[in-house]
Amino acid sequence: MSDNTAHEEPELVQLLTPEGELRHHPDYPLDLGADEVRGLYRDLVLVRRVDTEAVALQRQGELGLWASLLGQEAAQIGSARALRPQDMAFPSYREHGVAWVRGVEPRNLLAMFRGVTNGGWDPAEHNLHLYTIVIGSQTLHATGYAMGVQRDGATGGDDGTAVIVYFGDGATSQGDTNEAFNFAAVNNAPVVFFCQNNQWAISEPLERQSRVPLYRRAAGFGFPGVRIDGNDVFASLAVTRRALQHAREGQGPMLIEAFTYRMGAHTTNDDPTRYRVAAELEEWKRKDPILRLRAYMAANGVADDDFFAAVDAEADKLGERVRVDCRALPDPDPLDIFHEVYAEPHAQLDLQRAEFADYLASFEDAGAEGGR
Ligand SMILES: Cc1ncc(C[n+]2csc(CCOP(=O)(O)OP(=O)(O)O)c2C)c(N)n1
Repeated sequence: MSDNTAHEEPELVQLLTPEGELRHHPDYPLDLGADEVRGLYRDLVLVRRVDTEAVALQRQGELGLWASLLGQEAAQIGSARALRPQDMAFPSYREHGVAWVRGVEPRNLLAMFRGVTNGGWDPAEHNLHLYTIVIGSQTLHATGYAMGVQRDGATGGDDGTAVIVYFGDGATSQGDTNEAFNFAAVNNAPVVFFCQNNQWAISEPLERQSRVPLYRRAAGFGFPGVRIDGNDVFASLAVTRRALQHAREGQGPMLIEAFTYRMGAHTTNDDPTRYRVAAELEEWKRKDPILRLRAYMAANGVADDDFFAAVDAEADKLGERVRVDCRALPDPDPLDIFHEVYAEPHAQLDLQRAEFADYLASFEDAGAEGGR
């Protein structure tokens, strides 16, 4: 059998090595102040804590499911910090870091995984679309939205709007994603495709998704693609900033492949020990996004022990808040399902709501009779 797999190792944009050393890249300059670096570190630590608590809450039966972001914090925080308020982001279902940056309260994420809401937040309030479980479909939503932005005349200048969409390596095998690439390319849509290549689509490894490195797919559709070290928050920030700028100035889409690793299970329903070897995880632990930023900060006097202790204390407080908030989440009113279906009143839906309300009331009557 012929093997036409591309064997050469693709170039990886990396600004911060796993040892915490800064590297300059001519195409992606990044000039951050100490406050900004400390802010990125704080984001990484706090969002990891939200994630750890959520996994524990699922184990305690408080959540139906949780999709952990462990290991993917830098890809998410860096790219989301590159967004401007007017930009619109479309997540899949483990973009808790992006949600954090867009100001979505952790309890609103937990509510979805607890099954007490059909959404969790108002997308217009945060410029963050709702989580999407159907693999890859959000790439089309984002492309359509970006084409709308374009038609509204909101691109073309420095203050223009750009769109970003997050998806996984597995999603690149979906028709939707390939259709989105093509639509975005031929329409020059202002959308950044941000693929978190975490190596696994549940139990399917990357080599079952693609014969070529994922970032090279973009060239086939006619737009630029770049691979970054997804565990490097600086690379994620610098490259996403550039791609968003490219989009907002009307130069069309870009694909960023953030080469990272899903350190946890696919979701709390999954057992990765059944399909992947322990050594792989050990190798990626050495590339941990938080440890490398901390090493850089400590070695360059960007932060001292007091700062790191204060962030840890803040994470402890946040963890407690997440636990308390989760247990306090109210059950929804069963009739909530009828909200947010149509923008305007709809007679047929009103009828259905009334029938369902009667049906629910019949249980109360039965309960009252049973009690006699
Ligand atoms: C259209 C569709 N097919 C199958 C599934 C079941 N499914 C859920 S997650 C997943 C793997 C996705 O992998 P990837 O895109 O790499 O994202 P990751 O979960 O690794 O972030 C699959 C196949 C689904 N949700 N939607």
